[in-house]
Amino acid sequence: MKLKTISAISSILLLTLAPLAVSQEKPEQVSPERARANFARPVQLGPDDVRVFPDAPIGFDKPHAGGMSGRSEVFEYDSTVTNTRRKAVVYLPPGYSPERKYPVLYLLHGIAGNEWEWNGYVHADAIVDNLIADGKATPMIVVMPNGRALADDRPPAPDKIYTPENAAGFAKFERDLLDCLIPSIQAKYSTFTDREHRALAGLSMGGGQTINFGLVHLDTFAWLGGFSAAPNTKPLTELVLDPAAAGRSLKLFYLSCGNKDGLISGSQGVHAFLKKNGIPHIWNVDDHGHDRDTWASNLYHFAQRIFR
Ligand code: FER
Repeated sequence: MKLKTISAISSILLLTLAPLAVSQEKPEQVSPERARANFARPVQLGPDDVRVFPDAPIGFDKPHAGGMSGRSEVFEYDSTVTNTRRKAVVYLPPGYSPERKYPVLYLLHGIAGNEWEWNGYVHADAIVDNLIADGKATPMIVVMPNGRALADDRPPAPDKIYTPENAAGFAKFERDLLDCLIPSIQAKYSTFTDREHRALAGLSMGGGQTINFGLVHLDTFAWLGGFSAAPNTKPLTELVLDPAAAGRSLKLFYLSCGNKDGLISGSQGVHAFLKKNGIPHIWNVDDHGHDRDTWASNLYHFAQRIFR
């Protein structure tokens, strides 16, 4: 076959394959048009894109009458990234006592959310309360920060959500988390401080942050959970330079997405990389879209599997 013909065939192949995958949206490229196009991508499911876990049982995310509940409080810390005083919501398990030490889950919100999204919208506090009450999860502290590391970190107006400025705040959060938030949390609360007692998870932009930050800071986090990760997720070839070492060091890499979510191809790509490189992980594809039901249900499954 002539070279020209081969290259024509390969460009046709590339053209047909290209729309299947969400490629990384660098913060400076984010726009409402691109986001709309990403959400509208057709979902193409492969043989691995199946459920590993059933949906969480009815009532798993509702406070149980007479059940012991933890309490959530607002925590403030100084950030050298934003040069402001920042807020995080901190969930303390029932019976929290400074006489004991607790593992810590850092739980990150999506592009339009803030530090209240996990409790207010997904009911993370009730989910973790119920798991602890049923003996299914280790008593843990859950830190829900504001992952938009900007001096003005309020959720933007609806027409300003998919902007380079907003997306850049999520990338800047890496140093805020590592240099400012974690040390401040450990100074105030009674926590273990080794990697095996620290988990990082998040939904959508927070899922992308988890993958981006977690894989390059495996000395800090042993447990990772990326739920419906957004196109802020960096290529895995950039994040994992030594797949064998990453596989040995991760206690859990939990990846999930709904099969009605136009962003799924990003997570399918992450799963494909992990599988090809022999990095153990969970890939749970449920029947939801880009919505709270998948985030609640996957938090339910993830929280049972960490710190064990
Ligand atoms: C995008 C589509 C969705 C994107 C981010 C999102 C960075 C985030 C969604 C969410 O957090 O819910 O193209 O680009």
